Amino acid sequence: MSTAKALKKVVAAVILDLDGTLIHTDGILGDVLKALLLKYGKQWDGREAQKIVGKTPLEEATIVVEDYELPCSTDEFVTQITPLLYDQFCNIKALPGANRLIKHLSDHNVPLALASNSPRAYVESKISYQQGWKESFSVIIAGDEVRAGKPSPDIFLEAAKRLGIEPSRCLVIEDSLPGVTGGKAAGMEVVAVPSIPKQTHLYIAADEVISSLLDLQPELWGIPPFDDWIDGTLPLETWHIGGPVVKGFGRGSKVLGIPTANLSTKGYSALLSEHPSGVYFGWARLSTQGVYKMVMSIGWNPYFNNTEKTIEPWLLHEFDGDFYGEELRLVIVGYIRPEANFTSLESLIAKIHEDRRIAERALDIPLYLKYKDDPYLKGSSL
Ligand code: ADP
Ligand code: RBF
Ligand code: MG
Repeated sequence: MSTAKALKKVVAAVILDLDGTLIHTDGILGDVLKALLLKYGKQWDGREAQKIVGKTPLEEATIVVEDYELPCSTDEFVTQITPLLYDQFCNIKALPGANRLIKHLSDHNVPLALASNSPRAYVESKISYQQGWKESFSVIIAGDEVRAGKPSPDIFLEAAKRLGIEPSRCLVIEDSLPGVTGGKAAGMEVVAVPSIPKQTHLYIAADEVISSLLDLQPELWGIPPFDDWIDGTLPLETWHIGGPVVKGFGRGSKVLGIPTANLSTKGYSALLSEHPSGVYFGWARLSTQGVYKMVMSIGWNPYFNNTEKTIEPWLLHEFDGDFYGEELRLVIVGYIRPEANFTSLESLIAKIHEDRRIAERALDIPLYLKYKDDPYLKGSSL
């Protein structure tokens, strides 16, 4: 990113949280809870997500059993849910930026610990599906290996002890509030990466709040910077999304002079929840018209305070008219910046035009240009 920030503090080690920080556990947890609650004739509505993030499994079970007034004990609930969870651990995805961060820290020999509220056996199982992770952590410490889980500082203090590094020289990276609280109570520096939307204001205790691991600047903590940014863009493992163009608020062209061809959010809520808010770019194919450069935002558009996470692709081409109902396919190849709020419409518009220039230029680089031929954009049966 262009804005150079001042060094915050030099740290000697990094302690990472697992669920919600490195892996997208919420995806499977929601599915498992939904299936289990159905057996009790209850409907999981996702509202507990806020309450259970960062909690130990026993605490999670207590909350669910109470909230849904289940006719079973917390222990019985844990016994029932445990095998269902194990079955799904292989389906948990690494969050964007997690592999990149772990590789960067181990390449630079930064002592690295994993500190999770989850029990040891869960942690071992979960990370066994993530290639190269186990070997990268010199310390792994789980919730059942300390007296009290987060928000107690115990787990972080124990991690520092085993790393042989003073707590004050450790940097904790955490998505949850209990984790941030625990890290600060341990006297450590804490970067929060909230996994639950629109809650950043609750993270005042953190030393820095970022919107995803893609935005971490290790150099602020005396760690070598990432060197994979290219002309203001970060190459990503590509991903695809597509569907018919639907009507939105009509705000893009009317208010901003920037039309965005919205896709229906139905059917891709999982994809949206695993990709952080922010500005991305890539290639777009309109079934009848061709392939175009594209820059888009994913998120809640804080400037307009939307209640739904949407995907807003701006095709970098002048069209004669609307193309509602047409099939649109996107290949996302890179990342530009986190979603931001702006004090004026003019500054939002100026920023989006800057994003456009960055994307337009980058997409001519062979690294990104090659995806114009991605098979997903071909084929006639759109
Ligand atoms: P909505 O809120 O319905 O998405 P917008 O004002 O954002 O309305 O306009 C988006 C619509 O404009 C698209 O659905 C598409 O039909 C049309 N459109 C025309 N040119 C473009 C473009 N270059 N990129 C995206 N959409 C475009
Ligand atoms: N909205 C925001 O509130 N903050 C942003 O940082 C932001 N960045 C955007 C970047 C691009 C490339 C595009 C196309 C849109 C962006 N918008 C952002 C979303 C814009 O507010 C949205 O397209 C309108 O709300 C239209 O519905
Ligand atoms: Mg739009």
